[in-house]
Amino acid sequence: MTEGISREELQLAARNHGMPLEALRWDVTPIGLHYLLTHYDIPEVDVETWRLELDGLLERPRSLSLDDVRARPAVELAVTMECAGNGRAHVEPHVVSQPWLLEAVGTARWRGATVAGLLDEAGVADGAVEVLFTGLDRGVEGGEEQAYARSLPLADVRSGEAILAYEVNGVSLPPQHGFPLRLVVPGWYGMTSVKWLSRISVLGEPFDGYQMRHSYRVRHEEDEPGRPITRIAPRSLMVPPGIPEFLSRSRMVAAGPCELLGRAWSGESEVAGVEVSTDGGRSWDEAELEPGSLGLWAWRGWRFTWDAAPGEHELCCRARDAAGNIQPLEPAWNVGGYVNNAVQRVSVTVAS
Ligand SMILES: Nc1nc2c(c(=O)[nH]1)N[C@H]1C(S)=C(S)[C@@H](COP(=O)(O)O)O[C@H]1N2
Ligand SMILES: [Mo]
Repeated sequence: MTEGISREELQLAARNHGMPLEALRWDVTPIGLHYLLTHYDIPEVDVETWRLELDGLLERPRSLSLDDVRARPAVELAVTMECAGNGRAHVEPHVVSQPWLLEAVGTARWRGATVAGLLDEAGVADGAVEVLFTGLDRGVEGGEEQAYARSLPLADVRSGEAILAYEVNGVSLPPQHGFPLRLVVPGWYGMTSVKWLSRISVLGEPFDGYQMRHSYRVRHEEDEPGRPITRIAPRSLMVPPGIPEFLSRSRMVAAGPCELLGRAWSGESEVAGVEVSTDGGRSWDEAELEPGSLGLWAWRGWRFTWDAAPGEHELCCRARDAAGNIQPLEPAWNVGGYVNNAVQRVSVTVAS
């Protein structure tokens, strides 16, 4: 990455923070360290007048207060959420948008009511194909004024474990993460998990809004439809070892045994293994994978003891999942700079 970033990108980067990679030490990310991405402004919500409208192809449409949602049976799920734009700043040619390096990820315990349960109560009518989730936040994007809105196929709502969350890590949702209620879709990239929910509509046709039709598609030409972005591709990240140099962020490590540790996840299938390279990806060794103590939808810890010899090194890690997906060594370009899950590279100097 040689080019500087523009004022537009700096404005986005100053609003939307990542998770500092040293926070990979926690299995559940302290909520203030969880990454944050908001397209427009954080909306002001009066919880006394706020309602969740359920409409469209439903036998019993309804309007629920937050207490109504809280009165439903609650589930709590640990979910690793990652932005589809994570890794964007590493693709070439440069793509102008939120300039994530690798830190647009976090794992939280989300508590709420299941979407499937609420829809069952309201009775999904014949002919339903998708469920549309609309947020309260409004803005202009691609020249179109819009409320942030994304849909999910009904089949994925029914087979999945999506929840309407009003708590995260044991506290009421903070404003920036979607107060009073947000969708959380385990295993899918973050754009699916609509914050500040105001409406859930059951549709007889696929939703064609901006965030479905234009954003969040892998396209190689501006005017091709491309393919929609859905589940999280496998990735592993390590806590950068040693100490950083302030400006370059390159690392200084003492010679001798060095414990490398990190986390790995995939929304497509279980993580099957993590490998570590200490020579820039020429050779690989298997890391030790920890048990998945947070359940199916959260990252897994791994560790690897590196015998650090004096000199310059490039550390890498790569995850693979049970479906046979593995992280590539080099980024692949697409119009939006999405889904770049190329391996992390950490430059380290070991003093003699
Ligand atoms: N209403 C609304 N929901 C939203 C967004 C948004 O801008 N508005 N951003 C989406 C994107 S792109 C991501 S990656 C996640 C980020 O969730 P977080 O900020 O809680 O980490 O929220 C998603 N839900
Ligand atoms: Mo995102």
